[in-house]
Amino acid sequence: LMKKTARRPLLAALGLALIAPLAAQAQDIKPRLIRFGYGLAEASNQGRAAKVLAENVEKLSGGKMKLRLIGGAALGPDTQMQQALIGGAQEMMVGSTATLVGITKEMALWDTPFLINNTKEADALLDGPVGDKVKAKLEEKGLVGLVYWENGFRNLTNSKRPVNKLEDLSGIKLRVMQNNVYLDSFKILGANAVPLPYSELFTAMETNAVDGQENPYNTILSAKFYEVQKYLTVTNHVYAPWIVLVSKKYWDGLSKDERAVLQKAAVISRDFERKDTREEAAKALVELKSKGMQVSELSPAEIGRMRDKLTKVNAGIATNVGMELWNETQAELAKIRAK
Ligand code: TF8
Repeated sequence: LMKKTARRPLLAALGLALIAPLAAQAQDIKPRLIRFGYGLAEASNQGRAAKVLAENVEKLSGGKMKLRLIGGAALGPDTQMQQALIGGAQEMMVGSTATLVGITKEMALWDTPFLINNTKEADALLDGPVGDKVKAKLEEKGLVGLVYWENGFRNLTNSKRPVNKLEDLSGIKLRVMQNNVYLDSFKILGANAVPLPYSELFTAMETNAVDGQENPYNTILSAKFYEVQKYLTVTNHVYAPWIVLVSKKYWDGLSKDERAVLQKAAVISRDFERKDTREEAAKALVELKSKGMQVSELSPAEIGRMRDKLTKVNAGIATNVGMELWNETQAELAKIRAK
C-alpha cells in the first residue's frame, strides 16, 4: 500500500493528464496540418525555435494541430514564401522583417541603423505598441504577424581583408538582403552592395561572386560562413528581428480556439528563441575565432564615423514609414531608456 503522502501527488498528476486533453477536445479545434517554412538550417536558432513552436501547437491543441517544418529555404527564399502565404498556398513561415518592406513599407523601421542599442530595448519596442502597430499593418496585405523573434545584431564578414576602418570597406562586394535601406546603407559606407536572397548567399561567397555579407554571430556560426569568410568586424550596425507569419486567408478560416493555440504557442516560441539566441550569441565570438576567423573590434571613434554616415538613411526611412510612426518610435525608445 502506498503511503498517504505519496498518493496525493500521484492522483493530482493523473487528474492533470486526464483533464488537459479533455479541455482541448472541448475546444473548437479541427485536425490541421500546417506547413511552416523557414530559411536557415534545422541546426540553427531558427530551426530550434521552429521545433519549440511545433511542439507547443501540438500540445495546446491536444495533438490535433500539427506543424510540418520545412527549413533550409526548401519552400523558397523569404519573399517567395511571403507570396505563398498571401495566396494561401502555404500556411506559416518565419523570416526577416527586412524582406517584407516591399509588402509593408512600415517594416523598414526595423532596418534603421543603430536604432536599438540592446536586447532590453529590442524586446520592449517590438513587444510594445510600436511593434504591434507595425505588425498590424500586415493584415491589409494578406498576412498575420504573430510575434517577433530575434535574428540579432548584425556584424560584417568578408574574405578580402580585415576591416578596421570605414575606408577598408571600399570596393568590397557585399551581399545585402533584398531591401533598399540595407542597399543604401552599405553604398554610403563605400561597399559595392548587391542584394541577394539568403538561400543563394553561401554559394555566392564560396564562388567569390561576393566578398562579404553581414548577419548575426549565430548565423555566421550555424551556417558555417567561417568556412568561406576569414575576416569578421564587430559592427552591431543594426538589430534585425524575425517575424512569425500566418497566411491571412488561412487565419480567417480558423476558429477562435485554433487562433488562440497558434498565438499562445508563438509567444512560448518567442521567449524560447530569444533566450536561446542570446546564449548562443554570447559564446559565438570565441567559437568563431577558434574556427579561424580573424576578428576586428572597431574603435569607438570608428563606430562613431560609421554611425554619422548611416544617419543619412534615417530621413528616407522616416518618410517611408511615416513621420508619425517615426516620432512615436523615438518617443517610445526614450521612455524605455528612462526606465
Ligand atoms: C538574411 C537574414 C536571414 C533571414 C532568414 C533566412 O541575411 O538575416 O537570417 O532572411 O530568415 O537574409
